[in-house]
Amino acid sequence: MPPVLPPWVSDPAGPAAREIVPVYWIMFAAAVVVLVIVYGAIFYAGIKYRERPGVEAKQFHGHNLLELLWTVIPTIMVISFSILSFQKLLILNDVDTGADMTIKVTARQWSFTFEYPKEYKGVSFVLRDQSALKIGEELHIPVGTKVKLEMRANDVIHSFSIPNLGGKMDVIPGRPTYLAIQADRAGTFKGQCFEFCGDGHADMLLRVVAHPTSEYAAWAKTAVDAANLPLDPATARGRELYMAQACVGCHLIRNTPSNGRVGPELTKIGSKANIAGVLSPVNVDNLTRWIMDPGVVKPGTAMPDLNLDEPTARAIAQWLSTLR
Ligand code: HEC
Ligand SMILES: [Cu+2]
Repeated sequence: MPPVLPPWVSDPAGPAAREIVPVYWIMFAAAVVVLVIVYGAIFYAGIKYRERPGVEAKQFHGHNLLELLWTVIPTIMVISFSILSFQKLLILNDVDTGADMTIKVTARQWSFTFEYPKEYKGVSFVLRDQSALKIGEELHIPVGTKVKLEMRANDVIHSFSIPNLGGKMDVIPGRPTYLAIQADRAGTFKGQCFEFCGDGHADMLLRVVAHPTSEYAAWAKTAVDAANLPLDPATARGRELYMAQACVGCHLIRNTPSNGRVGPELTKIGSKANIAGVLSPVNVDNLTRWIMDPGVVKPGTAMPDLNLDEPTARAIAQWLSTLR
């Protein structure tokens, strides 16, 4: 079951979240007061002045004091809220001051992937093919470090937020947007895409894991080692083709940028008994058939036909068959 996030910051764990929390509750309290007054007045007037046998409904019109009040009070409220939010936005939008690590975030239908810097304070994120570590599922950060996120979308507008670490920012195609996050304590923090982005939107979940600084290097080494495993030069072409296709947005392959949640996990597809419950054994030929014509192999399947040509499908199948 997907985690359900409460619609407020339940347990602030970073500076940005702590800035936002008081504003949220001030506005919430003001909204509750307005609600009670307005509805109180509606019910009071509706009951007291209603038409009954022998009583004619009263008509009111043009009460200067009342009209003045319900114009001036909301105006003052809106202006104060704007000033309050603007002050906080100045702080939240400053993603650069004190940020010493930048992580690139890519959003697509329907997952996020994170690309680490090649090097951060002596911690190396360089893989066997000289690229920087780029994986999905979870974003790993050191505790107490302001991390600048440079975010891009491949397809439609998404929105990135980890409520307890603070802030929310749209991720849009065409130009990068930025958000800074920082965790004060170790732990796992949940988030999700906050902008409806299509069928799989509800599966577009996020997790940030904050490690104590002393353990960050150890995590990085494990992650780099794991990401090196599916990097066999013999199947590099297939991996590259797979990563360039929509497969990435629907399937999870651990320790790679592919972390969709719409279809089944493919981390160990090479050692499965069958493909989609209908085609066995799992080998290059059958995987190629499946990738080229899922709807023919299994009529009614939710996996789309991506119209790949045979060499592309076969190269992808070759790589997938080595995932064990
Ligand atoms: C829109 C989402 C979507 C896309 C894009 C997509 N798939 Fe799938 N895929 C699915 C779904 C859903 C299933 C489960 C189908 C079923 O069981 O009927 C599936 C099943 C599979 C399976 C069988 C998994 C198993 O455990 O038996 C493989 C292999 C696979 N897909 C590979 C790929 C490859 C390779 C690509 C890209 C060329 C791709 N898929 C693109 C949604 C997708
Ligand atoms: Cu989204």
